[in-house]
Amino acid sequence: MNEQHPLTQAVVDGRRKEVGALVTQCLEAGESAGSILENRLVPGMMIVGERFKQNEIFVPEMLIAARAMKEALKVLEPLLLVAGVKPEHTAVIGTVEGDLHDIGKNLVAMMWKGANIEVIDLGVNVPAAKFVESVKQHKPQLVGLSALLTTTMPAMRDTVKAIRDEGLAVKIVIGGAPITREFAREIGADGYSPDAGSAVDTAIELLRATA
Ligand code: B1M
Repeated sequence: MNEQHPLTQAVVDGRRKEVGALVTQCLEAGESAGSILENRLVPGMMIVGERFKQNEIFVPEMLIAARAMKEALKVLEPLLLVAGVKPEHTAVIGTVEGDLHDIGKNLVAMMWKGANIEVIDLGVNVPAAKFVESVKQHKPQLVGLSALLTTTMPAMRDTVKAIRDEGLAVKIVIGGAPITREFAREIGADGYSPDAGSAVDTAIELLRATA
């Protein structure tokens, strides 16, 4: 087995109490918040996913690793956010119905906030009707849908359709591990991003186009 960075290993092992201190150590050593996220934390979750796929670990271990990841993100969040002026745009974001994965969605929300977009986070397992209701209530310019399971991709399609059927003028961005640009086109989403960093570029591009 390859030797991992201590922070990556702590995420894999789900050592929640240690990750905060290890993140701080990396920051003190001069590593940027973005690099810690991309090069230390996300690889930990990739290892966890691979081990799960190989039946080396099971749901409880995945959950424990996810909790450790969230602990690390708590330390990084203020550093990933800029002290912005009053947001000019609003986004509603959520993980689609049937899907409980929220780490990627939370990262996108965090990055959008960092880009000075007000974010209304509906959480996980969000039915299409709730997205529609929230768009009507908050009148955002942007909706973000996340899905991590191939089995919840149809819920993403249903959500896009429900928003379109209501004639709501809002741009829809989708993402998540099984999602592709092709799928986004197929279901009529306006944008697709493979990761949280590029989700900011996609959002800005779409918001410019609506301005
Ligand atoms: Co789940 N799980 N899980 N899981 N889990 C995966 C997704 C899986 C790939 C693992 C595997 O088999 N290798 C697999 C899905 C297989 C498939 O569908 N093809 C899987 C499975 C099968 C399951 C269960 C069915 C297991 C079971 O019960 N038998 C179950 C389903 C529960 C449900 O949702 N109904 C389940 C449960 C769980 C936990 C609850 C234990 C836990 C989630 C905890 C949580 O999120 N709070 C969990 C975890 C942790 C994972 C893995 C290991 C890690 C996910 C993660 O957080 N990644 C995952 C394996 C993997 O991804 N390698 C796995 C890190 C995160 C930063 O990346 O979420 O991809 P990600 O987000 C990225 C991009 O995708 C993108 O940007 C993010 C950052 O760059 N992105 C967007 C995401 N959303 C976006 C939205 C955008 C734009 C970009 O615009 C709006």
